[in-house]
Amino acid sequence: MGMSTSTLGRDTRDAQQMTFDPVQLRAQFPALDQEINGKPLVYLDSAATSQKPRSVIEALDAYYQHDNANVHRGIHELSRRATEGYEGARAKVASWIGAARPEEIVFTRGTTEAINLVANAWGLDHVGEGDEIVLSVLEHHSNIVPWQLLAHRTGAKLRYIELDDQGRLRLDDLPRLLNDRTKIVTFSHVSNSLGTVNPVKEITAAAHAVGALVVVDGAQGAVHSKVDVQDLGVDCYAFSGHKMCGPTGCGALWARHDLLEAMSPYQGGGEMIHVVGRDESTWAAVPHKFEAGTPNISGAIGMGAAVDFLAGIGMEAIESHERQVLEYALDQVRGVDGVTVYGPDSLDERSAVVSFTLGDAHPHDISTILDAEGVAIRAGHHCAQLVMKHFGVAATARASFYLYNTKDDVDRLIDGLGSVGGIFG
Ligand code: C6P
Repeated sequence: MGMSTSTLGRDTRDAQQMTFDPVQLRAQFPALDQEINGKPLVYLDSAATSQKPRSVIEALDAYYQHDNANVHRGIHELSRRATEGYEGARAKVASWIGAARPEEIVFTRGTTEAINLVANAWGLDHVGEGDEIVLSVLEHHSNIVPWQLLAHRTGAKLRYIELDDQGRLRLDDLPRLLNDRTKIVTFSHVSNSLGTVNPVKEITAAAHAVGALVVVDGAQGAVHSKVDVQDLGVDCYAFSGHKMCGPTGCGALWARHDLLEAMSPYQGGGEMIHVVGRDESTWAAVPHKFEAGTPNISGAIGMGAAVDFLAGIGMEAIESHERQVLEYALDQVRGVDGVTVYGPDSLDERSAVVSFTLGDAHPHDISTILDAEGVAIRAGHHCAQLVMKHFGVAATARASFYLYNTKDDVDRLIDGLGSVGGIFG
């Protein structure tokens, strides 16, 4: 019967035959093909979550239509297929970010959970009273609050790398911040609120020189450029599937195998144990030790399909396209009367985000007016309240770009900002 054939082997790499053509690419994203308020949708909120290509949607659909079962448990055919799909996705994600082996990928709900995992599983064992955790003012709340919780529990102290007036890390301050009490140095690869790209290798070298663990928030990094965690030399790299064309509710922590081996479990439950006794238990091998309970099987499979999709296009091609769109966007937005753009001046130091304010218009009003024109942006503090405070604003408007955006989208944004200017004078 037809149902005996697994769909997990189905090639999700439709994109492999494609040359980089944003218009053709856009056609792969069904949600982009709609009108909002009578105008064709322009989606400039990919830093919040990207749209999903058809191949990812089909991979999810195929899993539920044909292969749905729990993983690592059953001996039956469906469970075997589900396990194959889930572990196959782990291998894809691992090779995509240059992990030494698939076991170095722990599937999580996203970047937030991956960071919390390290803060708890490594932090509670290695950080004590008087120790120091170095982080930065540039961070998303997901890379601040877990460390605050750890500091409160252990008596450790948080020390912040400050920002300059372009929203870049003040690395000249690193020697003052780092010492033999520094146990963890953590920072984002790319800022979600400004688009600042941080020099990961340079910070990592300085942190390792004092023996600190380096934890990178890669939520906005692995999305836009080729990441090789071994080349970066970091210890942990956290990222989310939903920002890189994958489904929501699935992300990953990459960490070196020996580090994961040495770490205590994060949550307890099924899947993560080897033997359970009345008072004690032993743990399953890495990475299962960190994946308690039934995992997000379809999410992982969808994330694997997203990797196939992006790898099929090529991260270099994506990066170069996004750079052209960003350059144009910066130029155009800066040209609008009354606009202040935040973030680094140099294109080499920023990624596909334009964060701005426009005169006295509240960013929420900017976003509402743009929405009426069919243009979706994000307005608010972007879960980066320390960044807003640094620039003395409560909120910004943020346009963020991805592989499917074009210069025409930027033109629509600029037209919309014209309407904002018309209303607010
Ligand atoms: N930023 C944004 O609109 P999760 O929610 O766990 O997938 O990712 C959290 C996160 C962590 N770090 C950075 C740098 C991020 O950008 C995000 C998510 C979204 O900017 C939603 S707030």
